[in-house]
Amino acid sequence: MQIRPGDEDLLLIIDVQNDFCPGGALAVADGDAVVPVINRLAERFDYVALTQDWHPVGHSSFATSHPRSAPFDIINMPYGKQTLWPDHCIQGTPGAAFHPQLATEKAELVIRKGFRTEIDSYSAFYENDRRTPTGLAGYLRERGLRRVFLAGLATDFCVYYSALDACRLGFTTVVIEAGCRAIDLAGSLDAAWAGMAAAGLQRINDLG
Ligand code: VGL
Ligand code: ZN
Repeated sequence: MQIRPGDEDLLLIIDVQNDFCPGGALAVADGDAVVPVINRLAERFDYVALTQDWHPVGHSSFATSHPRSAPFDIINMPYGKQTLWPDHCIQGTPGAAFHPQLATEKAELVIRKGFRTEIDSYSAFYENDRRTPTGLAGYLRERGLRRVFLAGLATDFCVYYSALDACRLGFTTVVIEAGCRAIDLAGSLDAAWAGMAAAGLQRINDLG
């Protein structure tokens, strides 16, 4: 079945940035493969928004900010558990820039997230305390956008949390698998798909 995006539909492109692509600081295997897929998808939507992971130097999600910690350790933060990462997507650096081939022109909104030193933000809607809003839900509601299609990086972190929040906020939510790639830490990809299925959101391979 072919899906034809209409005037209540948004394509939300998550974190297609150099640091998540091969050669980047937190490279996702085959991450740049989403670029042509997403560019093709974007042509079919009237409304497109982008997210950009956008951390200050010394961000609390960086392992280098915590003595005796290594990347991919999990620590307790005041807002809950937090995976530690290599330094990545530092504001204004080439690693934080969108992939050079990503067609960004059509996007009418860029949501930057993770810009507060003391808290990370995987989701495009809420920071990792799951309650501090980014403003994206307000944008969608004010613009009458009711259905959100997601693609980008990484399936099991920022796409996952963004999709769960979109669903929780009452938007019809569709994850486009062909436009996503995963980090897959200790089974996190399977857990993410299971969590998304449990939330009742839709998973499709492509628009058809
Ligand atoms: C992401 C880990 C840390 C993502 C961002 O975009 O999925 N993952 N920061
Ligand atoms: Zn990050």
